[in-house]
Amino acid sequence: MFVAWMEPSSTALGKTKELIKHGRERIEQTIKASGSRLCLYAERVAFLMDRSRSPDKSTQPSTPTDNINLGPSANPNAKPTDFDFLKVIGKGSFGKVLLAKRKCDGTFYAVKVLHKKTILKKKEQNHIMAERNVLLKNVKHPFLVGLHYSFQTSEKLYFVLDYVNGGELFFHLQRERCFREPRARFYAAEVASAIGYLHSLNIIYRDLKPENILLDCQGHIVLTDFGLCKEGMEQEETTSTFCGTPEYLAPEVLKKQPYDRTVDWWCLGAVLYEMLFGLPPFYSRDVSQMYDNILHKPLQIQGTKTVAACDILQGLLHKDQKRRLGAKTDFLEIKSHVFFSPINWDDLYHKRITPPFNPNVAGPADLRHFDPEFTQEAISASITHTPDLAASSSSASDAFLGFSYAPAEEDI
Ligand code: ISQ
Repeated sequence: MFVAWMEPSSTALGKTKELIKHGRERIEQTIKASGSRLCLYAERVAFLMDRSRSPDKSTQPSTPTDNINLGPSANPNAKPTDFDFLKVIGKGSFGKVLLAKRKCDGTFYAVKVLHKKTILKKKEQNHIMAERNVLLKNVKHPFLVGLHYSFQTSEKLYFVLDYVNGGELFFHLQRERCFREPRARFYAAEVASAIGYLHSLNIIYRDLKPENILLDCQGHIVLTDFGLCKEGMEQEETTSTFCGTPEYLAPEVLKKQPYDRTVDWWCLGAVLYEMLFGLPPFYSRDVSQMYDNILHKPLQIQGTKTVAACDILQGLLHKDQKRRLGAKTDFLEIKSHVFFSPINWDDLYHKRITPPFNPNVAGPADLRHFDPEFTQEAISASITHTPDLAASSSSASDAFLGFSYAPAEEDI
């Protein structure tokens, strides 16, 4: 059956009939086109292929730049040759994330490598500052990736992070098409808990997207990539800077209008929707159509979902940020929604709730849950071939206070 969820104000019978008619038409069209299941599958495959396209990459050659000061967790003695870099396990707009084994003790880390040149060239100092502010400050939460320390060479910044090897949440979703409500609720609650924590520090995550949501070896959520977090957003404040991938973009972000922390509750709604339905809300293969859908199309909820699930999706995916769930009392409102009534938030925070799925990883070197697209990629020589010199501390004049600096061979 095709059921459209409606806002309480539009419950008139005529409207219901119209929606049911629309639903029927869509089902008929779908069946006519290629068989409903096949069509859904094809849609999903097309969507995943779109998603797997790498974001825009800079091919600019990297030339040495000034020292960058990035904050207090710099390790002035650390250098790239401390590590054996094993695999590429992620990619972002500014660099890569590599699985690395520290030579001195054999510990595995995820090392995020950012190109100074790209960051500075793009005048994106804000990004890296935000990275510092979030990753290098004492931001600790059970569902946020932990930063151990950081260092730099003349060309690159290195963030030594927890290695999280349960795979991307959406890697698992892809295999199962969609999750049942209890499983989706568990992941959504852990994501919400992390977002609520960031908001309590006046940090807006903003860029919550599928590839930033990982599972640890036990099956708990770990959010990565805080490069785009917006910090220092007091209540009522907004910002109008924009970047990110289109799938989970809130209407106000798309319209380049000022946004606030409620943007993260929209993203939570998008994640929850995709977990329950297997596609992002407002999805279309045609990106401009998808933008239009995000801005104008009413949320339609298909299939047999509980009233609580429909209601929270409707609340989180409200196009008007002022009326969105979370607009008044932020995380408190999310926590107390009936959809989350089975969740004991204290138990959740302390990881006393057994995850609904165990990734069954053999050990820290087990890469079975990472996309072969990343893990089969060769690691560029520039990441591993770096002079083995002790780093020197820099002056604190830059915006990036405290990063360590290992001079390149030519600097000696
Ligand atoms: C930690 N472990 C695996 C993958 C990662 C990707 C980005 C940031 C941290 C990570």
